[in-house]
Amino acid sequence: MFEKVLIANRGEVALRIQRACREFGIKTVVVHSEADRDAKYVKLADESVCIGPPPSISSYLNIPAIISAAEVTDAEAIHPGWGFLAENADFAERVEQSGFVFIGPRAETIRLLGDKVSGKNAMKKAGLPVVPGVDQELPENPGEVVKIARSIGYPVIVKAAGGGGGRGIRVVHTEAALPTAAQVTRSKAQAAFGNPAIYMEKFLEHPRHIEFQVLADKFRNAIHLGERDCSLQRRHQKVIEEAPAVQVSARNRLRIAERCAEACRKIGYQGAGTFEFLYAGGEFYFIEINTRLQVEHPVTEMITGIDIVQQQIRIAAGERLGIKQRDVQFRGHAIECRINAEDPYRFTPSPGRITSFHVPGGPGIRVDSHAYNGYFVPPYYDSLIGKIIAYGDTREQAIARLNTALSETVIEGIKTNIPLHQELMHDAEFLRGGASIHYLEEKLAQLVREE
Ligand code: MV4
Repeated sequence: MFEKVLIANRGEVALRIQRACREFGIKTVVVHSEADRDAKYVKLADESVCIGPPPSISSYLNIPAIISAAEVTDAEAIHPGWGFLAENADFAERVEQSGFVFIGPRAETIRLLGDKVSGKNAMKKAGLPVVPGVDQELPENPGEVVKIARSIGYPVIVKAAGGGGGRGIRVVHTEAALPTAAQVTRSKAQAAFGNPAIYMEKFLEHPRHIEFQVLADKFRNAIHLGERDCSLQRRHQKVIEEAPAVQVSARNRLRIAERCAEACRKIGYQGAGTFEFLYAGGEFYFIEINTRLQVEHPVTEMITGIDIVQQQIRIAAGERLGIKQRDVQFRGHAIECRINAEDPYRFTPSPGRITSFHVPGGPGIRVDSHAYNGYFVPPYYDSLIGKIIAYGDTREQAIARLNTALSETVIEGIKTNIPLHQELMHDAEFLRGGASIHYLEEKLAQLVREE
C-alpha cells in the first residue's frame, strides 16, 4: 500500500479522498490554489502545496505544478478526484512517466473511452446494446449526412466525439435543419475540444439516465456495484441521484450490469468506472463511460457497504479485487441531494461567506461536505458545496429521512438549492419514481410560467 498520496483536486472530493487515505494510514498531500488556502481540508491534510492563483487554468489544471508538488513532497500516487484533470489522458500519462501512480484507469483506456466514437465501438464489440446510429464519424459531405439521418429516422442527435456529459450535442427534427446543425456542432466541437469529429444517433425522446458502477483490478477481475438513476438533472448537471433505479426489473438491470463487468475484462479496464445508459421502453442503450470517481458514488456505497475510493486506491496499488461478485449484497435504498451555492430557482451562483452552518444527522444520514461555519465559498469554481445522502430500508424511508434532514439543515450567508430539494421531495412524479431526463426542466419551466 502507498505511504503518501497527493490529491490533485479541491473541495468536497479532496476531503472525501483524504478520509479514505486516513483510514488506510496513508499520508496525504493536498495541492491548492490561493483561493483555497484556508479550506479546512487543506489544514487537515498532512502536507499542502500552493500551486497557483485562483483560476483553475493556473492551479488545478496546471500539470507541471502538480507533478512538481508530488516530487517535492515525495508522494507515490496521485488521485485526480472528479472534474479538472480526472479524465485527461495526457495528465495520466505524465503522472506515470514522472514515476508516480495515477489512481484511475490506464492513459490508453482514458483515451479510448474519451473519444465517444471509439468508446461506443469498443463497447458494442464487447457486447453492450448501443443506441441505433452510425458508429463512425460523420462525413463532411452534407448529402452523405442527410442519407445517414434518413437511414436512422428523425429525430436524430448529433454529438461531438470529443464531448461527453452533454457538451456539444444538438437535436435535429427535420432534414431541412440537419446540414446547418451538423456544421455548427462540428465547429463548436473544434473550438471546445480541439476535435471536430461528430457522430449521429437516433434521439430517444424521454429516456431515463441509468448508470452502472464497476470496479476492475489489474488482473482482469471485474465486478459491478449495480446502478444509479440520475435522471433528475438541469443543463446536464445532476441534481438528485438514487440507487437502485425504480421501476426497472432486477433481472433486466443485473443482465446489463454483468455485461458491463464483462466489457471491463475484455478491454482490460483498471479502476473504478461508470457505464452510462439511456433507458427507454424497457431497454438499455449504452452512451458513454466515465473513467473517474463520480459525485454520486455515495448512493452506491450506502446500498453495498463498499468504499469505492478505497477500492480505487487498492486497485492502483496493484492489489487484487478482494470482493467477488457474489459478495456484493444490495440492501435498501439511497438518495442523494446535491447542495449547490446558488439561487434555488434562478440558478445564479451564490458565492460568499457562510455565516451559519448546521448539518443534519440521525439514522441513515450521510453528509459529504467540506463547508463549515465561517467558510468562504470562492467564486472561481463549481457551486457544489456538498451532498446530503439518505439511506432507508425502502425508498419511502429514504425520502422521509431526506425530508427530515433537509429541514434540519441550516446554511446562512449564501443561497442554496435546499428549497428546490424540499419541493422535489414532495413532487408527485418524483415520488412515483421513474421521471425522465427532461422532467426537472419541464417542471422548472412550469414554475416560471406560474410566477
Ligand atoms: C442522448 C439523448 C437522447 N438520445 N442520446 C446528454 C448528456 C450525454 N451524456 C448524453 N445526452 C443525451 N444523449 C440519444 N441518442 C439525450 C441526452 C440528454 C439530453 C438531450 C437533450 C437535452 C437534455 C438532455 C439531458 C440529458 C440527456
